[in-house]
Amino acid sequence: MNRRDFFRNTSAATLAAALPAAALAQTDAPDGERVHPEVRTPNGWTLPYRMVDGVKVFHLVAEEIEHEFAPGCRAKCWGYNGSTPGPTIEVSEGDRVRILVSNRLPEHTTIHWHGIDLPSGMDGVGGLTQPQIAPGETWQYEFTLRQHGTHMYHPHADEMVQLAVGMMGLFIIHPREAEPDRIDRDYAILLHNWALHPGTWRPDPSVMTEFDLWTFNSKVFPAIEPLVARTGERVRIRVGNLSMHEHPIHLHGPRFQVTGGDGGRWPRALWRTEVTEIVGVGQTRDLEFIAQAGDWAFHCHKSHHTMNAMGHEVPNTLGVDQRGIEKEIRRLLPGYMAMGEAGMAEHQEHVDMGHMPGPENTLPMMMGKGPFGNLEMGGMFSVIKVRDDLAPGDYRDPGWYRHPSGTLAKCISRDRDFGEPVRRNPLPPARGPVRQTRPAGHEHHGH
Ligand SMILES: [Cu+2]
Repeated sequence: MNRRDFFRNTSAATLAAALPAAALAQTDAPDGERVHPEVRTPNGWTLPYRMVDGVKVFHLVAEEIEHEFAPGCRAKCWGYNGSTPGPTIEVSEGDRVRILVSNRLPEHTTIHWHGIDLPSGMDGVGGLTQPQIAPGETWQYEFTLRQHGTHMYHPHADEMVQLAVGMMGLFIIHPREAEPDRIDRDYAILLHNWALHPGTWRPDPSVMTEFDLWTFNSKVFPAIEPLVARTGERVRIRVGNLSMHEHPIHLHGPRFQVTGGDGGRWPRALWRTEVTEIVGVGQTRDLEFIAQAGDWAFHCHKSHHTMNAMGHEVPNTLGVDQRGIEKEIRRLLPGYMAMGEAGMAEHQEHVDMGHMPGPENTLPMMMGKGPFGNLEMGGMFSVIKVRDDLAPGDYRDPGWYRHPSGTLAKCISRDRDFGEPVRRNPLPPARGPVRQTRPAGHEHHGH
């Protein structure tokens, strides 16, 4: 009996109880072999289904959860089946799906299947295509998938609140046939933003633009898992955006091709070679590239979106000599530390040294350690780790890249007047030795 027959002949309940989630993933080719790799949702998971009379049956539960953005920062959020984002739904073109939605929230909800071609009455818009799903109720959606692509799901009820506190998930539909360029690793990331003000434990839904946390799958760097691949593999990263901002998603190293999105896989003539792709609100984009050995940064290119909690209404202290000011302010605010005179990079050092205890439940603005020191990043940032010797299907973090000799940037002088660089302006007159930067700047950024 092959795997497919096994699925057909075994009662769904027995299967669900007996098999781990991975074993419940679909096998769509006639011989039972997968034609597409399983989608991997970093820090997330894929929802198992039961097969009932040829229908894939999923069960989502809307509920309040305790979520960790990174160690040191937790919040009461809303999500599905114990997580935000909710589990990824992974299916194939042609599948008939039945999705049960139970509401364990204190208010009504619905689920809208974003981007999916279905009967109007299954579209999940509270008040328009159905009554709201009251607390305690379970509703059923059922439709046949007539497309493929990277899609999403989210409530269409009290949206401003329910999205702001984490209710969203990915809905990925594979084409029925194998893709001409076989994908070896298929990652999926949902972008979001959160107004979790310093010292608080519930995201604030009233905020429209000034968010505290910018997340990949509801995590901030360095809690975001690295994306790993073997040299030469074809990697797809599907990126969906249900936040309040556009995000220019940028990959270091290999250029990628934008090959699809909500509309499914684009015809090859429409593929574009890029290094940064804006993923608009309510959009998804598929980015594909051939993996090259190394550690490659992968992040949103809005520089404030790779920071954690910070304030935006602080005075600009860049270039301001604050030696006298610090003493004055300390009379009013004991422990005040001036910062920012030579830039903000010192922030992470101060935090590490314990000089800047921030508010409770609040992450430092910059975090993350690399093999060469502080990364000074947070938020929407991760590392794509590509190695020559990774086994297919091995997703474990391989550690830091070992650069082949002669391929690493290096320091060749510590004299600031070194060399004869071509300049547009004459060198300013010598001012004596460079003044050492010191703890300077401004109060802990934003608290
Ligand atoms: Cu961004």
